Amino acid sequence: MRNLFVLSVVFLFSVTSCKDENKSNPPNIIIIYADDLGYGDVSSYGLGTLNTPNIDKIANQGTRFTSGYSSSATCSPSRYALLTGTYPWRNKRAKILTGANLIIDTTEMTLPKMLKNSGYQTGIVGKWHLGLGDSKINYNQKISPGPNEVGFDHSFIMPDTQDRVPTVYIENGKVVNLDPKDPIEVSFEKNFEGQPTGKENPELLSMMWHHGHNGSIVNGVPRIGFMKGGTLAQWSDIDMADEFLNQAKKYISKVKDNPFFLFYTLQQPHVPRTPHPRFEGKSGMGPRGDAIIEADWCIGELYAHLEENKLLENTILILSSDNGPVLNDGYYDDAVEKIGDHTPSGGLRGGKYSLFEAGTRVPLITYWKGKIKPQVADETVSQIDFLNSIAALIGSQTRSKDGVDLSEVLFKNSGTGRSELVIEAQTKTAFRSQNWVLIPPYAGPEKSYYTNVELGNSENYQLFDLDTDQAQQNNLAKSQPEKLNQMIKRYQEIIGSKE
Ligand code: NG6
Ligand code: CA
Repeated sequence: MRNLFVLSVVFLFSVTSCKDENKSNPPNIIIIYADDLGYGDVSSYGLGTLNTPNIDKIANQGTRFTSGYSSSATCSPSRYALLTGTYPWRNKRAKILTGANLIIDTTEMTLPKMLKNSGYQTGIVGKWHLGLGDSKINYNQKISPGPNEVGFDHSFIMPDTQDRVPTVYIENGKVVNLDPKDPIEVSFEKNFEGQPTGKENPELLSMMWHHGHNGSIVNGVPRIGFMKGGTLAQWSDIDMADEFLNQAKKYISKVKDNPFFLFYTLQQPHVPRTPHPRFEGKSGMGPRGDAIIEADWCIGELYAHLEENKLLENTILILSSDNGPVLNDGYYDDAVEKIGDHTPSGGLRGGKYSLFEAGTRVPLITYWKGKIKPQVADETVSQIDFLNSIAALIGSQTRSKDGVDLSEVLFKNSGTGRSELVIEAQTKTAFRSQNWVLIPPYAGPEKSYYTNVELGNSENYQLFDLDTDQAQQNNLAKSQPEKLNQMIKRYQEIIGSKE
């Protein structure tokens, strides 16, 4: 009995001191977030044929999750959920954005706000895609609200996507290199007189559009939407990866003496895929593969920067992707033709835009030198839990609406994952509970005509057992009526709590 008492005291003491250590000496947090990187695109997952040695190095020294999820099969909703810990289907505006206003309420709790309240400096470098401003955006003035109004002290962003105008960087609310004599005008309705477009001037293109993407031409690449002016401010597509990397390194060097959070949001391998020429041909799979090799190189450089600055011991790296992979997402860029034996979805069904697994099951890796032991974990974890888990780790009481505290499994090689998770794809939802996945009936094509991705739409309920059927080939809805009803009931209980 006495021994038990002593043991309990020792245990309590060690738990408390561990918590206190993270509170008194909080680790830096860096989330590296790729755009459209698939479950099979990272070589340490052992599923495809691409080589990503720098990501593998991190994965092999940290926890590599085999059931890590983004909250949505598209970008903006996933980013919304990651930053707010709230399911995107609760927010009607959390869908793919094009020139939209900010979809995070400035009074809402966010991951960077929570960290700021806990004494962190907070920065974002890379793709934003959560909207800007609260009325028609004027790019020639300070643009607000944006990242700086929802918790980031510093922001250097691409506003939406690389395929959308305006094709300029915005730093802390101001367009970088803007010449006031050459103001920027943007429209998603009609072209500005005299401006060439992808539709009317194919002779000016260095990359041909396949579907959509036939608006203004910038650097030979046709975009979504129309833009005029801002010539000096236009980004160089092939230098974007270097620009974001340098900005990320600069930010780290600036804030490194105090705890910091960096959201490093890569543009690769989203379209248009424009790797720097030094990566051209490196994958043998055309620009999509080369862009992933480029992203992998950037991650290696960032890691080296942390090492040089002796920051690795006290920095948690989290690496993931906002949604699953797609090959043809609107340009002729050889992604389909040169894919060879590579499987971006790693054998999962579907891809970007899909309710099937490949839409939201993505690479997810956590690394913390000397703290997280190398491990492959099969627990279900989701990006929606980052806010709560990081808060719990550093001793903050803040909790989000839909996240759970997975700090043990994400950062301590222990504990269990989520038992339930709702995933989203283009405003439709599906439900995972343990090894079971329920996809309710939805109208719409089974396959997207343009992207050739299986979307998960069906007249009937679909029920899959991932323990025996990772590829979701056997619909058990008819043969397992009890399980089906149990899943429907629970799914409706959760979805019914929509506000
Ligand atoms: C779609 C675009 C696609 C991509 C996507 C957003 C067309 C035809 N398709 O509307 O190319 O930009 O939006 O991708 O325009 S995401 O990863 O940011 O969600
Ligand atoms: Ca994306």
